[in-house]
Amino acid sequence: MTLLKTGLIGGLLMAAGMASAAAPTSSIRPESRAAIVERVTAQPVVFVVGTSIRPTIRPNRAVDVTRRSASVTQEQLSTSNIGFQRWIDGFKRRAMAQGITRATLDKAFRDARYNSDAISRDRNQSEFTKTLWDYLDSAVSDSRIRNGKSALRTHAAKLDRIEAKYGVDKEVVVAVWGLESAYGAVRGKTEVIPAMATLAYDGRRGAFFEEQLIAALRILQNGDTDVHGMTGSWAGAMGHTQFMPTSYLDYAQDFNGDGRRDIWSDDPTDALASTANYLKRFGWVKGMPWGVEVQLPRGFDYALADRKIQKMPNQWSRLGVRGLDGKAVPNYGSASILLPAGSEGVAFMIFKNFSVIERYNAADAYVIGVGHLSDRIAGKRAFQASWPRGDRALKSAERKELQQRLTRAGFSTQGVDGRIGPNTIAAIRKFQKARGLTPDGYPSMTLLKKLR
Ligand SMILES: [Ca+2]
Repeated sequence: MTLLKTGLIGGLLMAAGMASAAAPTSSIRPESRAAIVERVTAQPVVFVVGTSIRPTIRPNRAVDVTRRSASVTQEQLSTSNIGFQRWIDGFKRRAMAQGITRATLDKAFRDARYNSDAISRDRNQSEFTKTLWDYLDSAVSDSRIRNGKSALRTHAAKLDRIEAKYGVDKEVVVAVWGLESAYGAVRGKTEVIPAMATLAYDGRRGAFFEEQLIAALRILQNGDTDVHGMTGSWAGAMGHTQFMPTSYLDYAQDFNGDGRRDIWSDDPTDALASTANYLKRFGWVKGMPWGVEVQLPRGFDYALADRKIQKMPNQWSRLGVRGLDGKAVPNYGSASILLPAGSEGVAFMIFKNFSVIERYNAADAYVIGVGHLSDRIAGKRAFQASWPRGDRALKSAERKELQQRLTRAGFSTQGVDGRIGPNTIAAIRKFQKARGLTPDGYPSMTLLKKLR
C-alpha cells in the first residue's frame, strides 16, 4: 500500500491504485499508487501485462506507454548508466538539503546500478482489461480463501492483539495481506533504492519517484533496515502489505517491540500492524461491514445507485432495498447503493469502511476484492446474485467510441477520454431512459452495440 490514493475507472471496472506500484507477480493489487490520484467511477479493471493480476491505476497512461519501444539495448544501457551516475551526484545535493546525511547517501549508492528492468516494466505496460468478475475469481479464489483462513489460525494470537490495539477487524487486515503479497509469499525482491533512483532519473514520473527515493533514504537513515534488506516491487511497494516508502514513514509500526519497523522480513507482525494502523488512521470502524449484498425492488429508481446519494439502511428499506433475508439491512450508518456491473450484476449497500479500504487502493474492484475476501475468510457466504459473465470489458478505444457515439446522439459526455466518470454515466442514463432501457448508467458492450 502506500500512498494510497487514486482511482480509476473504465468500462467495466477499473482499478486504481494507491500505494504500490507495480507488482510482484502474483499480487492482485491494482497497479501503482503512483502518482495518479483521480477518482472516477466505473468499471473495468485494467491490468498491467506482465505484472499479472494487478489492475493499473492509470489506464490512459498505460495505453500510451505501449507504443514506446520496450527493449533496452546494451548500448542504451551503458549510456543510461553514465547519465544515471551523473544524476545521482546532483540528486545527492538535493537529498542533503532535505536532511539525508552524506553517510546515508554513500552507503545507499555505493553499489547502485541503473535498473533497466524497472524502466522496461514501467514503459511496457500494455493495457488489457479484465471484468470485475474475472478479477474477483482470482482475488477471492478458493485457494486464497483457504490460505487466508489458515493465516488467521497461524497468526491468531498476534492478530488478536493487533485487532485490540488498532480496532481494525483482523479479517480485513489478513485480506489486504492476501491480495498484496499472497500472504507474504510474493513480497518483491527488487532493491528499492536503485529502482526508485532509476525511475526518478528516467523522469517519466520523476517527481513522484524522487519523493519515494528520499523517503526510502530516510528509512535507511532511521536504521529500520539496510540497503540490501529494503526490497519490494520494481515500483517501490515494499513488504508483506506493499507499502510505498512515503506511506511507510507515516504509518509503519514496530509491533513486536524490537525497535525496528520491519515490514520486509519473513515475520509479518510489523507489516500487519502497519496495515491495521493505516486503516485505523483513515477511519476504520470495527464491526462495520465494507458493504453487504442487497436485493433491489422491482421498479427501483436506478438514479439512486450513486455514490453521492447516502441514506440510512431503514430509509433504503422503505424504498424496497433489503438484505438477502428480505429484512432491512442493520443500521451500520449511512450507505450508498453500488452496482458495479449495472442492473445485471450483484448489488451492494456500502458503508463508510468501503471508503477506508479505498485509501489503500481506490479501484472498486480492489475494495470489493478485499472486502469480500475478508468476509469469506470470516466464514460468510459467496455472493448470491450472478454477474453478467457474457459481457466482456470495454477496451480503451471502445470506451472512447462509446463517448463519441453518445455525444453524437445528443447525450454529451463532456469530452472523450476513455474514462467512465460521472459525466459519461449521466449521459448513459439519459440515453437509456430515452430508449426505454434500464437506466443503470453501465457502459456495457451491449450498450455500445445499441449505439452503433
Ligand atoms: Ca519490529
